[in-house]
Amino acid sequence: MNEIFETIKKVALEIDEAIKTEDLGYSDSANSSGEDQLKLDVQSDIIIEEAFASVEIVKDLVSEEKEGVLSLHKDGKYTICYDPLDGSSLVDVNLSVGSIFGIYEGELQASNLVASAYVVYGPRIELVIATKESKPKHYRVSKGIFVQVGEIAIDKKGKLNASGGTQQNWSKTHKTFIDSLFAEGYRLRYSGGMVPDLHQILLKGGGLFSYPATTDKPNGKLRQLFEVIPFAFVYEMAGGEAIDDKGNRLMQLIPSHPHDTSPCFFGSLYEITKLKEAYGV
Ligand code: AHM
Ligand code: MG
Repeated sequence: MNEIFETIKKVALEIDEAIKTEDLGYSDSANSSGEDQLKLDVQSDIIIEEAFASVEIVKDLVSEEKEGVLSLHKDGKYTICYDPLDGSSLVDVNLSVGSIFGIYEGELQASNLVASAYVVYGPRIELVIATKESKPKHYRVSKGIFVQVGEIAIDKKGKLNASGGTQQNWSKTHKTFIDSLFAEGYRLRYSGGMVPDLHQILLKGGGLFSYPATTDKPNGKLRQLFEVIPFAFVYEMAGGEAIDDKGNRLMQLIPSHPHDTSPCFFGSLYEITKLKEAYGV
């Protein structure tokens, strides 16, 4: 598995370089969710694919930017499901973006996730790696090398509140709940990039990130294999919780298609308990 983490470190530096130097325009194609692909999305995808092509323990790759499964090594053990450049449309306003990796062994379902990792490209490059052995490990690039700066543990109750989607399309239940957190003193923090938004909540002591079911996206927006499950694992390993709008753990999800989405909520114990009460689940 270490070879996979070392490859993630290598691609992170290359993607960061591409973000800083490349053309930001649109490519001529759309991804599997029908969204126009930015050249940077495509390029980040290629960087990752080329790097893992020589890592023999990787059987398959599943990318947010590709329709199907890409087979790499038939005797490989792991499938890596990844979002090469999440939040890429934020690059042209110079906000932070990220890459997300879920490492699965066997069928592509949450219970088979063995590790996950994400990279934040911001003023600094940071990496978080979660395995079953310890609290998630937090790294930062210093002089071109990833140096561990600590382990991540989320508090039982936080202060931040970040909810995605258009408010007009939220359910009454969700609107009332989000308002109730603000009435308790929670502060709004939402950039529109799930990687920096979830990273901020983890590092600033906790809170809640929601991407609910909305009238325009009844199954939410965020993809289970590349986005939801990898972060659910990080949050649980950090001592937090991650559930859907029925109160089920996201770590129980079984996608029926690689690009399936799910409503999702990540947070500290207190906020998730409040959410369950508000949603009646
Ligand atoms: P992307 O994978 O196309 O970049 O979209 C995912 C992003 C997440 O980073 C973020 O949480 C969400 O879309 C924001 O969506 P919204 O603007 O609807 O709140
Ligand atoms: Mg994404």
